[in-house]
Amino acid sequence: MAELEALLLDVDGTLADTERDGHRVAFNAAFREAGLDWDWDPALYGRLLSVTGGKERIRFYLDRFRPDFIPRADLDGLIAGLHQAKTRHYTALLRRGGIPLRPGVKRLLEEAAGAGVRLAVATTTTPENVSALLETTLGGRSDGIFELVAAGDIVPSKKPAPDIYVWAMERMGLGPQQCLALEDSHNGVRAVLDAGIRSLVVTVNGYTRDQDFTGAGLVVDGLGELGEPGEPPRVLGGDVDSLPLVDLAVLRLVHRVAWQDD
Ligand code: XBP
Ligand code: MG
Repeated sequence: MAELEALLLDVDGTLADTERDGHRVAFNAAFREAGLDWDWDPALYGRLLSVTGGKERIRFYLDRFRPDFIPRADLDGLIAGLHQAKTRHYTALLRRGGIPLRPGVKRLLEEAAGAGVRLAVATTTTPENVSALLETTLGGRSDGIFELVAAGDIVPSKKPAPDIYVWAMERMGLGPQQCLALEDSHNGVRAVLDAGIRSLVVTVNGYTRDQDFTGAGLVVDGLGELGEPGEPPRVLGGDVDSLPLVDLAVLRLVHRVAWQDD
Protein backbone atom coordinates (compact mmCIF):
# COMPACT_ATOMS: atom_id res chain seq x y z
CA MET A 1 0.00 0.00 0.00
CA ALA A 2 1.54 3.29 -1.16
CA GLU A 3 2.30 5.63 1.77
CA LEU A 4 1.48 9.31 1.34
CA GLU A 5 4.85 11.07 1.54
CA ALA A 6 4.30 14.41 -0.18
CA LEU A 7 1.70 17.05 -1.01
CA LEU A 8 2.10 18.83 -4.35
CA LEU A 9 0.19 22.09 -4.18
CA ASP A 10 -1.09 24.34 -6.93
CA VAL A 11 -0.92 28.07 -6.17
CA ASP A 12 -3.40 30.23 -8.06
CA GLY A 13 -6.94 29.45 -7.00
CA THR A 14 -5.75 26.80 -4.49
CA LEU A 15 -3.38 28.37 -1.94
CA ALA A 16 -5.03 31.74 -2.54
CA ASP A 17 -7.76 33.29 -4.67
CA THR A 18 -5.29 35.28 -6.76
CA GLU A 19 -6.86 35.52 -10.20
CA ARG A 20 -9.71 38.06 -10.17
CA ASP A 21 -8.32 40.56 -7.63
CA GLY A 22 -4.61 39.84 -8.15
CA HIS A 23 -3.37 38.75 -11.55
CA ARG A 24 -6.23 40.39 -13.49
CA VAL A 25 -5.70 43.75 -11.75
CA ALA A 26 -1.95 43.52 -12.41
CA PHE A 27 -2.47 42.73 -16.10
CA ASN A 28 -4.71 45.78 -16.48
CA ALA A 29 -2.16 47.97 -14.69
CA ALA A 30 0.54 46.80 -17.12
CA PHE A 31 -1.71 47.47 -20.13
CA ARG A 32 -2.52 51.01 -18.89
CA GLU A 33 1.16 51.70 -18.21
CA ALA A 34 1.94 50.67 -21.81
CA GLY A 35 -0.76 52.99 -23.16
CA LEU A 36 -2.91 50.08 -24.39
CA ASP A 37 -6.71 50.28 -24.24
CA TRP A 38 -6.98 46.62 -23.22
CA ASP A 39 -9.11 46.05 -20.13
CA TRP A 40 -9.86 42.61 -18.74
CA ASP A 41 -13.05 42.72 -16.68
CA PRO A 42 -13.79 39.76 -14.35
CA ALA A 43 -16.08 38.03 -16.87
CA LEU A 44 -13.64 38.30 -19.78
CA TYR A 45 -10.81 37.19 -17.51
CA GLY A 46 -12.80 34.09 -16.61
CA ARG A 47 -12.79 33.14 -20.29
CA LEU A 48 -9.10 33.92 -20.67
CA LEU A 49 -8.30 31.59 -17.76
CA SER A 50 -8.91 28.63 -20.04
CA VAL A 51 -5.31 29.27 -21.11
CA THR A 52 -2.66 28.89 -18.39
CA GLY A 53 0.40 31.11 -18.30
CA GLY A 54 0.33 34.90 -18.36
CA LYS A 55 2.24 35.36 -21.61
CA GLU A 56 0.19 32.65 -23.27
CA ARG A 57 -2.99 34.32 -22.00
CA ILE A 58 -2.06 37.70 -23.53
CA ARG A 59 -1.41 36.00 -26.87
CA PHE A 60 -4.73 34.13 -26.62
CA TYR A 61 -6.49 37.43 -25.90
CA LEU A 62 -5.02 39.02 -29.03
CA ASP A 63 -5.78 36.04 -31.22
CA ARG A 64 -9.34 35.66 -30.00
CA PHE A 65 -10.49 39.15 -29.00
CA ARG A 66 -8.13 41.66 -30.73
CA PRO A 67 -7.23 40.13 -34.12
CA ASP A 68 -7.08 43.69 -35.42
CA PHE A 69 -4.19 44.61 -33.14
CA ILE A 70 -0.97 45.40 -35.05
CA PRO A 71 2.01 45.60 -32.72
CA ARG A 72 4.51 48.46 -33.32
CA ALA A 73 7.43 46.10 -32.70
CA ASP A 74 7.88 42.33 -32.44
CA LEU A 75 4.91 40.77 -30.67
CA ASP A 76 7.01 38.37 -28.58
CA GLY A 77 8.99 41.29 -27.18
CA LEU A 78 5.85 43.27 -26.47
CA ILE A 79 4.22 40.35 -24.64
CA ALA A 80 7.38 39.60 -22.66
CA GLY A 81 7.66 43.25 -21.63
CA LEU A 82 3.99 43.47 -20.64
CA HIS A 83 4.30 40.28 -18.61
CA GLN A 84 7.36 41.55 -16.74
CA ALA A 85 5.47 44.74 -15.90
CA LYS A 86 2.47 42.66 -14.81
CA THR A 87 4.66 40.61 -12.49
CA ARG A 88 6.00 43.81 -10.98
CA HIS A 89 2.46 45.13 -10.38
CA TYR A 90 1.30 41.75 -9.02
CA THR A 91 4.12 41.33 -6.50
CA ALA A 92 3.66 44.96 -5.41
CA LEU A 93 -0.07 44.31 -4.91
CA LEU A 94 0.74 41.25 -2.78
CA ARG A 95 3.28 43.24 -0.72
CA ARG A 96 0.54 45.77 0.00
CA GLY A 97 -1.14 42.79 1.70
CA GLY A 98 -3.55 42.31 -1.18
CA ILE A 99 -4.28 38.59 -1.14
CA PRO A 100 -4.60 36.25 1.89
CA LEU A 101 -4.30 32.46 1.84
CA ARG A 102 -7.61 30.64 1.48
CA PRO A 103 -9.15 29.51 4.80
CA GLY A 104 -7.57 26.33 6.12
CA VAL A 105 -4.46 26.45 3.89
CA LYS A 106 -2.03 27.59 6.61
CA ARG A 107 -3.53 25.08 9.06
CA LEU A 108 -3.18 22.18 6.60
CA LEU A 109 0.37 23.13 5.58
CA GLU A 110 1.47 23.31 9.21
CA GLU A 111 -0.28 20.05 10.11
CA ALA A 112 1.36 18.25 7.16
CA ALA A 113 4.80 19.75 7.82
CA GLY A 114 4.44 18.85 11.51
CA ALA A 115 3.68 15.24 10.53
CA GLY A 116 6.79 15.04 8.34
CA VAL A 117 4.89 15.11 5.05
CA ARG A 118 7.03 16.73 2.34
CA LEU A 119 5.58 19.84 0.72
CA ALA A 120 6.13 21.24 -2.78
CA VAL A 121 4.50 23.80 -5.01
CA ALA A 122 3.64 22.91 -8.63
CA THR A 123 2.36 26.01 -10.39
CA THR A 124 2.15 27.72 -13.76
CA THR A 125 2.78 31.14 -12.32
CA THR A 126 6.12 32.95 -12.26
CA PRO A 127 8.48 32.05 -9.36
CA GLU A 128 8.62 35.67 -8.04
CA ASN A 129 4.86 35.57 -7.61
CA VAL A 130 5.11 32.45 -5.44
CA SER A 131 7.83 33.96 -3.23
CA ALA A 132 5.85 37.18 -2.80
CA LEU A 133 2.65 35.29 -1.92
CA LEU A 134 4.38 33.04 0.61
CA GLU A 135 6.37 35.90 2.17
CA THR A 136 3.28 38.08 2.58
CA THR A 137 1.07 35.28 3.95
CA LEU A 138 3.39 32.88 5.81
CA GLY A 139 6.00 35.43 6.81
CA GLY A 140 9.24 33.92 8.10
CA ARG A 141 7.91 30.39 7.69
CA SER A 142 7.64 30.78 3.92
CA ASP A 143 11.21 29.74 3.22
CA GLY A 144 11.36 26.50 5.11
CA ILE A 145 7.90 25.05 4.65
CA PHE A 146 8.19 24.10 0.96
CA GLU A 147 11.00 21.71 -0.02
CA LEU A 148 10.57 22.66 -3.69
CA VAL A 149 8.90 25.40 -5.73
CA ALA A 150 8.25 24.15 -9.28
CA ALA A 151 6.97 27.18 -11.19
CA GLY A 152 6.48 28.94 -14.49
CA ASP A 153 8.74 28.51 -17.50
CA ILE A 154 10.94 25.90 -15.80
CA VAL A 155 9.15 23.29 -17.93
CA PRO A 156 8.44 23.44 -21.69
CA SER A 157 4.65 22.92 -21.45
CA LYS A 158 2.21 24.39 -18.94
CA LYS A 159 -0.93 22.84 -17.44
CA PRO A 160 -2.91 20.93 -18.64
CA ALA A 161 0.39 19.32 -19.66
CA PRO A 162 1.75 17.17 -16.75
CA ASP A 163 5.30 18.59 -17.05
CA ILE A 164 5.39 20.64 -13.85
CA TYR A 165 4.19 17.69 -11.72
CA VAL A 166 6.59 15.26 -13.42
CA TRP A 167 9.44 17.74 -12.91
CA ALA A 168 8.57 18.17 -9.22
CA MET A 169 8.41 14.42 -8.55
CA GLU A 170 11.73 13.83 -10.34
CA ARG A 171 13.42 16.53 -8.26
CA MET A 172 11.99 15.03 -5.05
CA GLY A 173 12.81 11.44 -6.04
CA LEU A 174 9.19 10.44 -5.71
CA GLY A 175 6.71 8.40 -7.71
CA PRO A 176 3.01 9.21 -8.27
CA GLN A 177 1.94 6.64 -5.65
CA GLN A 178 3.67 8.64 -2.92
CA CYS A 179 2.05 11.99 -3.79
CA LEU A 180 -1.26 13.75 -3.35
CA ALA A 181 -2.02 16.89 -5.35
CA LEU A 182 -4.25 19.84 -4.45
CA GLU A 183 -5.69 21.75 -7.39
CA ASP A 184 -8.50 24.14 -8.26
CA SER A 185 -9.02 23.88 -12.04
CA HIS A 186 -9.80 21.43 -14.85
CA ASN A 187 -6.42 22.21 -16.46
CA GLY A 188 -4.76 21.41 -13.15
CA VAL A 189 -6.68 18.15 -12.72
CA ARG A 190 -5.63 17.00 -16.22
CA ALA A 191 -1.98 17.83 -15.46
CA VAL A 192 -2.09 15.83 -12.21
CA LEU A 193 -3.79 12.77 -13.69
CA ASP A 194 -1.58 12.78 -16.80
CA ALA A 195 1.43 12.80 -14.46
CA GLY A 196 0.12 9.50 -13.08
CA ILE A 197 -0.89 10.97 -9.71
CA ARG A 198 -4.18 9.42 -8.65
CA SER A 199 -4.81 10.98 -5.28
CA LEU A 200 -6.17 14.42 -5.94
CA VAL A 201 -8.24 16.92 -3.99
CA VAL A 202 -9.87 19.91 -5.70
CA THR A 203 -10.89 23.11 -3.90
CA VAL A 204 -13.09 25.00 -6.31
CA ASN A 205 -13.34 28.78 -6.49
CA GLY A 206 -15.51 31.38 -8.19
CA TYR A 207 -13.85 30.82 -11.56
CA THR A 208 -13.65 27.02 -11.51
CA ARG A 209 -16.70 25.68 -9.63
CA ASP A 210 -18.50 24.57 -12.83
CA GLN A 211 -15.47 22.88 -14.41
CA ASP A 212 -15.02 19.12 -14.97
CA PHE A 213 -13.07 17.45 -12.15
CA THR A 214 -13.46 13.84 -13.28
CA GLY A 215 -10.80 11.70 -11.62
CA ALA A 216 -10.54 13.75 -8.42
CA GLY A 217 -10.92 11.78 -5.17
CA LEU A 218 -12.54 14.73 -3.39
CA VAL A 219 -14.00 18.04 -4.62
CA VAL A 220 -14.85 20.69 -2.03
CA ASP A 221 -15.53 24.41 -1.98
CA GLY A 222 -12.81 24.98 0.60
CA LEU A 223 -10.69 23.28 3.27
CA GLY A 224 -12.68 24.59 6.24
CA GLU A 225 -11.14 26.20 9.28
CA LEU A 226 -10.81 25.04 12.89
CA GLY A 227 -12.92 26.92 15.43
CA GLU A 228 -14.40 29.17 12.73
CA PRO A 229 -18.15 29.44 13.00
CA GLY A 230 -19.56 29.42 9.53
CA GLU A 231 -20.08 26.51 7.16
CA PRO A 232 -17.89 23.42 6.98
CA PRO A 233 -16.58 22.72 3.47
CA ARG A 234 -19.28 21.61 1.02
CA VAL A 235 -18.45 18.29 -0.61
CA LEU A 236 -19.13 18.64 -4.35
CA GLY A 237 -17.61 15.34 -5.47
CA GLY A 238 -15.84 12.23 -4.23
CA ASP A 239 -16.45 9.27 -1.92
CA VAL A 240 -17.52 11.15 1.23
CA ASP A 241 -20.81 12.99 1.86
CA SER A 242 -19.79 15.58 4.42
CA LEU A 243 -16.66 16.70 6.26
CA PRO A 244 -16.07 19.01 9.28
CA LEU A 245 -12.90 20.15 7.50
CA VAL A 246 -10.16 18.88 5.18
CA ASP A 247 -7.17 17.81 7.29
CA LEU A 248 -4.26 15.38 6.88
CA ALA A 249 -6.42 12.41 7.92
CA VAL A 250 -8.82 13.21 5.07
CA LEU A 251 -5.94 13.47 2.60
CA ARG A 252 -4.57 10.12 3.78
CA LEU A 253 -8.03 8.60 3.28
CA VAL A 254 -8.26 9.99 -0.27
CA HIS A 255 -4.80 8.56 -0.93
CA ARG A 256 -5.69 5.10 0.42
CA VAL A 257 -8.84 4.94 -1.68
CA ALA A 258 -6.97 6.08 -4.81
CA TRP A 259 -4.39 3.27 -4.54
CA GLN A 260 -6.43 0.56 -2.77
CA ASP A 261 -6.63 -1.67 -5.86
CA ASP A 262 -2.86 -1.77 -6.34
C1 XBP B 1 -2.40 29.72 -12.83
C2 XBP B 1 -1.98 30.36 -14.10
C3 XBP B 1 -0.99 31.48 -14.07
C4 XBP B 1 -1.58 32.74 -13.48
C5 XBP B 1 -0.81 33.98 -13.88
O1 XBP B 1 -1.38 29.07 -12.25
O2 XBP B 1 -2.45 29.95 -15.12
O3 XBP B 1 -0.60 31.72 -15.36
O4 XBP B 1 -2.89 32.91 -13.90
O5 XBP B 1 0.53 33.86 -13.54
P1 XBP B 1 -1.61 27.80 -11.29
P2 XBP B 1 1.67 34.25 -14.61
O6 XBP B 1 -0.98 26.65 -11.97
O7 XBP B 1 -0.93 28.15 -9.99
O8 XBP B 1 -3.08 27.60 -11.08
O9 XBP B 1 1.24 35.54 -15.25
O10 XBP B 1 2.91 34.41 -13.78
O11 XBP B 1 1.75 33.14 -15.57
MG1 MG C 1 -4.73 26.90 -10.05
